[in-house]
Formats: sequence, structure tokens, C-alpha cells
Amino acid sequence: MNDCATHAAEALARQRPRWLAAGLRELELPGAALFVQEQAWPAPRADALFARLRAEIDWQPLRLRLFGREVLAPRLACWIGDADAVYRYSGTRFAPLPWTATTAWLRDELAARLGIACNSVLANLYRDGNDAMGWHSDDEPELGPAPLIASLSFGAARTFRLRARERGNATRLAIELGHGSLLLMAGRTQALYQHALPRRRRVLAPRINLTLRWIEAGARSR
Ligand SMILES: O=C(O)CCC(=O)C(=O)O
Ligand SMILES: [Mn+2]
Repeated sequence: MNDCATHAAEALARQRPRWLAAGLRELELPGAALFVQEQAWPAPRADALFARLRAEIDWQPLRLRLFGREVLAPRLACWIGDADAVYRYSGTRFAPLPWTATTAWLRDELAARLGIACNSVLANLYRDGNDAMGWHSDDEPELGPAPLIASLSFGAARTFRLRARERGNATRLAIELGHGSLLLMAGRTQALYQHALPRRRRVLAPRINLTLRWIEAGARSR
């Protein structure tokens, strides 16, 4: 292992006991570090969080650059965070909007419960089962070599899929992300796997997903 990988493995070894003690469960996926808590915010709290997030966030159509063309993503989104947490994704530069009361509250909850520091959040609103997210890894340089991503879901349950990036490796995993659930992706998860949220046409209800992240200081000014 190189220095970065060693550092990431040590950080994970320190954090794992705290996350397990807080009620998270570790999922089996070779080389990855995935932790889930189905009812991190049980109803009725999850209902209130969904309603507040839907009302507070400035949901916007998301224009992505794909093969040199601008296309509209099948979902609404908003990038929120500290003023200097600028993020580049799919050819687009996102300057963050300020934290809303509820996103800031959730950020502080993650810090208090799990010792996780985040300076930004990508909020996605899937209006119904026709909205989706394609295969990708959250491996932009500003996320560092071993990104820690906390994914919070509210509203309709949807299937979150992971697949190995390595050619010929058929390893896959499907996780049902329900109302009030928390998923942590850490360590080598982004390096080894892609993830996606496929369409599910029978789902008529909306879903909000927040991925809280840390944008590294050194990469921010680029
Ligand atoms: O909606 C989800 O569960 C996935 C979101 C995601 O992968 C992202 O925002 O990068
Ligand atoms: Mn992602």
C-alpha cells in the first residue's frame, strides 16, 4: 500500500468501532467499506425532514455535459456547502449555495453521532421512479484519495446498485435505501466500485438524497 492508502486504512480502522457502536451495520463487498443504518432517522422525524428539505432547498434542473453536448439530468439537484467548497462534476463547476437550516442540522448530527466532518452536500430530488442517476464513482480529485461520503435518503425507497470497476469482475451489490436511511461509503469504495440509482417506473412518489462530502482544502482553489 502507498502512503495515501495506508493513511486511509488507518483512518477507517479508527472510525469503524464508533460507527458500529452508533448502530451502523457493515456490508460485505470485497475491498470496499460500506456501512448502513436503515432507520437512522425513524418516522415521524424522517417525514418532517423530507418536508423541510423539499421546501427549503432551491431545487434546480441540472445541466450535464455528456460527449460534448449539454443534457438535462433526470432529476433536480442543488449543491450546498461552505463558500469555498467548489466542486467540478461532469464538466460543470458548482459553486455552493449556503447551508439551509435542515442540511446544516443533518451535517451537525453526522458530526455528533459519527465524528464525520462535511463541508458540502449534493442534494438530489428524484421526482418519481422515472428520475435516476447513471453509473459513476465519486472520485473527483477534490474528494481526496479515499472519499468519505454520507448518503441520506428520505421519501420513496429506491434500489442503490454497486458494481466493480475492474473489467471482468462481476461483483455487484444492491441495497434498498428507504425513508430515513443512512449509507456511508468510505475507504476504497469509490476506487473499486461504481454506483447508480436506476429507474423504477412503478415508483410514483418522490425521493430526496443528500450526499454529504468533504472537499479537500488543497484541491479547492484549482
Ligand atoms: O441518490 C442516490 O442514492 C445516489 C446519489 C449519488 O450517487 C450522488 O449524489 O453522487
Ligand atoms: Mn455518487
